[in-house]
Amino acid sequence: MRFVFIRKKWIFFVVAAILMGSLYFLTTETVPTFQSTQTSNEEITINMVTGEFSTTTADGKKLEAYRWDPGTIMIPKGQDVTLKIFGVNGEEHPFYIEGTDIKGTVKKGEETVIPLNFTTEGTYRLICDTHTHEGHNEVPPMIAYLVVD
Ligand SMILES: [Cu+2]
Repeated sequence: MRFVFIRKKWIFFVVAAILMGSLYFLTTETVPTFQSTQTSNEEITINMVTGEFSTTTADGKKLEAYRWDPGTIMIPKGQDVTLKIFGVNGEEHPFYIEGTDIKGTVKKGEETVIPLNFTTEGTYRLICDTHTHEGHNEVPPMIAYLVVD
C-alpha cells in the first residue's frame, strides 16, 4: 500500500510539473538571447590590448610583430564609444587615428582611454608611430582597423 501511495505522489508531482511548465511557456514572451548593441543608445566600451608575436626562423633570424588586439573593431556611426587600450607588450605605442585629430600613447601596464564618436562611415586606421616597420623590416606595421557603419 505504501508503494502505491508513493507512486500517486510521484504522479501528482509530474502532473504539477507539466502544468507549471505549460503555463510558463504560455505566459512567457519570447526573449531574444542576443540583442544587437547597435540599436541601443547606451555607451559602448571596447577593450583592446597591445600584443606581440615573435618567432625565430630556421636560419636563426628573429621576427617580431606588434599588434593591436582585436585588430578590427566595428563602431556604429554616431554612437558614443569608449576605446580602452591596455599596454601589455611593448614599452610605448604612440598612435594616431588616420583622418582624425585623435592621438595618444599606450604605455606598458597602463590603460589609455579614448572617447570616440564617428559621424562619417568608413574604415579608420589606428596606426602606431613606432612600429611602422617602414623600409627596414618585412613584418607588417602595427595597425588596427576601426570600421564605422
Ligand atoms: Cu607599437
